[in-house]
Amino acid sequence: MKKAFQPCTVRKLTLPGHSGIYLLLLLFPPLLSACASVSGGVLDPQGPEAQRVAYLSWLMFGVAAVVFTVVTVLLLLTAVRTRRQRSVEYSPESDHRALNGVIVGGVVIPAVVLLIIMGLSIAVQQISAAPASGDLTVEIVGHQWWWEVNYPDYGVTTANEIHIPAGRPVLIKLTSADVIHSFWAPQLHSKLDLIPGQTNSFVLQADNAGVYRGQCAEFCGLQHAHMVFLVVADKTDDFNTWLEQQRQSAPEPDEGSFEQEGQQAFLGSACVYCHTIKGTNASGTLGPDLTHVASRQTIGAGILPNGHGYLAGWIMNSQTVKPGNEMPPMDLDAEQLQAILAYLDTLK
Ligand code: HEC
Ligand SMILES: [Cu+2]
Repeated sequence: MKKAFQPCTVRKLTLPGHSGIYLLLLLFPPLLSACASVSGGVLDPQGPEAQRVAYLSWLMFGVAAVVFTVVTVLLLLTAVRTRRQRSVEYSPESDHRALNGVIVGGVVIPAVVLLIIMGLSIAVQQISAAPASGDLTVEIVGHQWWWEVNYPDYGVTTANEIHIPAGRPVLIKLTSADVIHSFWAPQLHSKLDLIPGQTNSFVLQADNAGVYRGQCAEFCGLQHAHMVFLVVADKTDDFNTWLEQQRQSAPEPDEGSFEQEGQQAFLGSACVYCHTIKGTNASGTLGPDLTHVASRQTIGAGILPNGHGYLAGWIMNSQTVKPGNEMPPMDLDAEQLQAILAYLDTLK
């Protein structure tokens, strides 16, 4: 008599110690990330839109977990049953049942589940929603590889740091100066592309005051990974103070001061072709507006903290920190560099 099929490999698989737990974790990657207690991610929403995205993520996780469990149980049942039966008998009826099983379990149920999830995704991302409005409008232009930030109603332009009032809806308009970028602060909202020649808009709201990190989410060239921005949600008073300060032109340095020497060095070199400092002749737009550069937390779109040493390194040769970026190495002597640094310090 022929011996029945023995599923030996599965039965002999033994795992040392607590490895069962690791195996379980492998089956549920989200649990792994929970171990690392990553903060600032999609699962830690801080605004209404991000909240909807988080609900959707958990719902999809739940549906996937149910499907996984049902399929696993069916698989185990089949394995046990076929092991008990010495031989399997085929008949037209069993064939028919198997075919029905495949159609219902493999086509109808997945189609229904996927359609429901697709419908919810469209609803959550408001793909077809009409352009909304907010208490404030912020226009953001993507550049390789930094973010231009404009407050058109107030004549304010800054870079890489977007201040908004906490708890209030802000209309964000996105476009690009070169290639396609994507705007994404995971704790606040879902991704939206910045497309040359087109304006995409959405409403951004941060429920609580705080600093939320964002990142370009569409590969846009060499320094795509270093295209970071911060959304700084301020209490209303702090926001108004910030906005008022940003509206000012740069202060004029004292006659004969080192800072004035720095201003002259700045205005007398190539900086002016690429950078604007309101209140001076510098009106270039290839690089970030520097009128209030000293008030920002980072330079180079999040690549370095904003401080004297970092600024010096950046200005002399930013290519060593952010290779390929659009600012060339500058040919300055030590005195000019120190003077420019002193001048930039006054641009609060
Ligand atoms: C050819 C154009 C160009 C010239 C000339 C130039 N820059 Fe820049 N600069 C840029 C660009 C583009 C960036 C943004 C780079 C990035 O983050 O990818 C930048 C960034 C900076 C930043 C950081 C700003 C921020 O908010 O991140 C500072 C500070 C700066 N430049 C100062 C200077 C000074 C001072 C000079 C003159 C000595 C100068 N730049 C000359 C194009 C230029
Ligand atoms: Cu980008």
